[in-house]
Amino acid sequence: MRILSGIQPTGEMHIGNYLGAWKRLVELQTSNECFYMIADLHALTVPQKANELAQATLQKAVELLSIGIDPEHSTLFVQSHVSAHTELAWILNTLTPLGELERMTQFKEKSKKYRANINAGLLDYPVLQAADILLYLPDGVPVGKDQIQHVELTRELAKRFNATYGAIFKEPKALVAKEEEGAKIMSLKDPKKKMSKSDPPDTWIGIFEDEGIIKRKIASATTDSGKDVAYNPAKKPGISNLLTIYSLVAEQPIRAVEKKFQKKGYAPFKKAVAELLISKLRPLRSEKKQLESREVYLREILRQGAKKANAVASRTMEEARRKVGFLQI
Ligand code: ATP
Ligand code: LTN
Repeated sequence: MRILSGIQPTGEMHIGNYLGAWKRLVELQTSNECFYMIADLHALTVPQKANELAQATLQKAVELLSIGIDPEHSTLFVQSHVSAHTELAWILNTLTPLGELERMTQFKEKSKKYRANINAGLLDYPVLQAADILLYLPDGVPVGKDQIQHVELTRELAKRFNATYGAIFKEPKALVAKEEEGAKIMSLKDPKKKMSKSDPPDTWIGIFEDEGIIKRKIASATTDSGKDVAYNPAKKPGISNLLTIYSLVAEQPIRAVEKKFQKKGYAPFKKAVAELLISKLRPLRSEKKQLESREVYLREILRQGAKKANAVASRTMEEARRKVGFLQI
């Protein structure tokens, strides 16, 4: 299969992003053709500092390589290095009813959060995402649950373009993990809400975070009344979230983890979750440290990635231009 996914450059990658999406992307590399993109154009929809964006983009590349994205297997590139994304987004805009964009959950949430900056980009965000995806004609788009709506719009736009101008685009499937497999890792402080890097730091765990901080954050994570370590997201959202995290990191079924800690009580369970996370994340942290000093190598990987991505995207774009009926010279 051909696979495409994207991540915004801003903010530290947390275990929600990692367990919900990126760990699988690493696994998918071995038997698929993968395009992984750093979505810097999308980042502009909320306020950014121009002098920090490039560094954040480079830093995100470091993070992706540290978790195991392998440039020998996958095409790792930066969205703004492939101009076809914005060009196709414009064409798709003209096929997108405004009402469909206004209904998007992410738009509603972000426009509440950034009341002083509800820009057109925030509304148009999913159309650019559709362009990101469709240009590469992928079969699957692995994302977290919160992005399903955007992939559905992508399918809709592919259908609409194909019906209006002639078939070019594939309708890709959203590849989403099951709930207990990490589709939605919850906030440590409010386990009814998804873990999000834009919330205060004590609600999430960065995957490269200091070991002491990981211990402290897990120890102070909200748990539920009672003392049984049991999986029940409705009644015990806090403990269920920690069970999910343990199960994914240890690669053991939730039931097995539940059994292991059944009679042990919350405190020893939390301690075990912290220790497991620390030992599994340690090698990623040391990989990151090494890569941070190799800027020339990083830029070369992104240069090669842009070249490969451009080759595929410009071919699709050329075909789209022809179908739309633009003058050829
Ligand atoms: P956040 O909400 O944490 O600010 P985001 O969703 O805006 O992050 P990205 O960093 O671009 O943005 O997300 C990368 C991937 O991680 C996406 O596929 C997204 O669906 C997934 N993801 C984000 N948060 C979670 C979570 N709590 N649980 C599972 N998957 C998640
Ligand atoms: N919107 C996504 C990031 C993203 C993406 C994409 C994901 C941008 N373009 C294309 C999959 C495919 C997010 O906020 N997580």
